[in-house]
Amino acid sequence: MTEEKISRRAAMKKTMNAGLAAGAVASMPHWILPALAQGETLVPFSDMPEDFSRGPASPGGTHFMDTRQISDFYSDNMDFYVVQHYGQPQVDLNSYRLKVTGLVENEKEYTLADLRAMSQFQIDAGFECGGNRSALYHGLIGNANWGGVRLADILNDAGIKPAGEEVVFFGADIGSELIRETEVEQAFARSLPVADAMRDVNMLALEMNGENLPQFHGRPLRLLVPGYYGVANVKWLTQIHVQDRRYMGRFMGRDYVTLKREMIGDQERWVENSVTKIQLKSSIVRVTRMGNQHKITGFVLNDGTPLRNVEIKIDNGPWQVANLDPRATQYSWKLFSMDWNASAGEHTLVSRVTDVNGNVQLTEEQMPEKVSRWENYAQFPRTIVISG
Ligand SMILES: Nc1nc2c(c(=O)[nH]1)N[C@H]1C(S)=C(S)[C@@H](COP(=O)(O)O)O[C@H]1N2
Ligand SMILES: [Mo]
Repeated sequence: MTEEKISRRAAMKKTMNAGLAAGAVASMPHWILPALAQGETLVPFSDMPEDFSRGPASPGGTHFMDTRQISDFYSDNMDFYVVQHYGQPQVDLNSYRLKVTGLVENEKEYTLADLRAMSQFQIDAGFECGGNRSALYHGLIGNANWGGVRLADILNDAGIKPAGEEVVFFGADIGSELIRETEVEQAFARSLPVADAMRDVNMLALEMNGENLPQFHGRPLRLLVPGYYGVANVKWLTQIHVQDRRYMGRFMGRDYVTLKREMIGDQERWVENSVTKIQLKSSIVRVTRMGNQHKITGFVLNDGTPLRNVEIKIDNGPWQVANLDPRATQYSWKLFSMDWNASAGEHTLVSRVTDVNGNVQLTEEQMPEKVSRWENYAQFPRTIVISG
């Protein structure tokens, strides 16, 4: 690692550990670091089992965060959620090549050294799995600082031919799919129309929070499409292919497809859409207590549209504007908090976010009728018991 990277990593660790004595940090597994200030305690939600925590990510499996523990802007690499559908392939770093093929002027192959030698940039981005949901207390989520190469640089290097319409991203992981009674081997893949692929925030990420991309998160290279649900961010990326028509694989055309009833012009219709841009969403995840003062914390995710505000409603009280964490950037998650003079007894807490275009996060009852399990962005009321 370069000096710059090491100091960046050190600075992040410092933020993560702020408020804890050095000894306490060393003796505690990092995934349960409570990051509580002196005298501060975590107040349990009454809608959530106390033993909800699952420990850190472990090889091969999925991992969700215990969202009560969200207190840092950057998620620890071992606590950022993990999801994949065909296992976690081991990619040999020496023989690794990223191939760029199809409707391009020059088909290309890059080694990892080639990619590292190109101009690098960094971006903060948070995302969730399209299947994130209240039963998991929205734990399929994370926020990190990513480092890597601009996707547009790679595409410009190869030169997309005029007939190129769609850019397909293939992972090294392969699964067996039954399609019309035929068993076929398919790699995990997602695609973007050329115009979307050329957005200058899209990254081929080599680093996560200042470290080489961890195995769970797509070592050595993944696509990062800021503002999109996790499924867009192809891990273990090995091939980029330009073609003249839409790509329809399982994860574009059959799975991660939302079926909902909505107005299409003046007609109500059932429509299916691929899971792409993150819907406007907020959720309360944490309540802490210091003396008699309580503090409510939550997160916002969306597609990068600027926000107007986040509000919190306690019981049947008025909506009150919460404070947004100033570290938020366009595509990061946005943490918010509000001090609360809580009275003893059971309370219901709910948040809602509004963007600059006036879109307001809907209640569960206001959500469009939806039969698929993807894109769960309704307001999420929480219950908590405050002791006297
Ligand atoms: N190669 C590959 N990339 C993948 C997947 C996969 O199964 N294979 N799963 C996707 C899904 S559904 C999600 S939610 C995110 C999760 O990324 P993370 O594990 O780094 O949080 O990876 C995406 N990228
Ligand atoms: Mo996902």
